[in-house]
Amino acid sequence: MKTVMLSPSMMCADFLHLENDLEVMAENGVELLHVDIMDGHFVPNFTLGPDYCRALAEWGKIALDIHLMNEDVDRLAELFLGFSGAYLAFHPETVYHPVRTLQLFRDRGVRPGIVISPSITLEQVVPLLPHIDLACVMTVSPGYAGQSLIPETLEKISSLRARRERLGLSFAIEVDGNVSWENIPRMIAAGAEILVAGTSSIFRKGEDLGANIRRFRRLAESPDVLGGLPQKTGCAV
Ligand code: S6P
Ligand code: MG
Repeated sequence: MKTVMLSPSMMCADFLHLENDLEVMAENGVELLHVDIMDGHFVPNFTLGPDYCRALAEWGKIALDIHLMNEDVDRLAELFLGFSGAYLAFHPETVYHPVRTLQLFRDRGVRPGIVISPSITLEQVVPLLPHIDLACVMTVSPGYAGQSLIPETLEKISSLRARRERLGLSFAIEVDGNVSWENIPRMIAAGAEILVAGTSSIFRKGEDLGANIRRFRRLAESPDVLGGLPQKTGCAV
């Protein structure tokens, strides 16, 4: 397995060249497609939806990584539970009983995940960790592309990584928000394994998508970056 995986943020893709860009991603070994779902309430924006996910799933060459940014998850998640094998992640503060929601996701064949907003502490989500396949640390507030990194969130990635080792768990650690060329090494050094890349790196206007994916791969796999990966330790968090 590769050390670091790329999950392009599809809300940042060029919608007029989608099919071509999807083929470029597949040819360049992109592992996941990050699909942001918004409801205009939990976040003041709208983006993609279940029909969009269905089109990607029918194309079928890259697995889905669905990020729910909506209230009423227990009702609306039904629209996404048919995407068998996809990561399906939600913000735990939006539901009363997140463990039950995670169990429902697993029972229905998706890979359950949580998304940790900058305002949510690690301590708040610790009870959920044994139930997840994915923890996505947001390094910006949810709702928009093109925002700047909130620096304190990097420490949350490293604390989560240490906590995961200490608990002997195996969920993947993802980072979402301002994954720029400058920030990628810092995020990987902190312990991120899946990077959600948007306008800050691979989807920069006027640039070649394939070349940017290859640039991502070279950077993520460079010895300098991998040398900074956290070692397994028994340290307390
Ligand atoms: C934001 C959303 C993200 C963005 C992504 C954009 O609410 O969850 O997935 O699409 O962060 O990337 P960038 O590089 O523009 O910050
Ligand atoms: Mg997202």
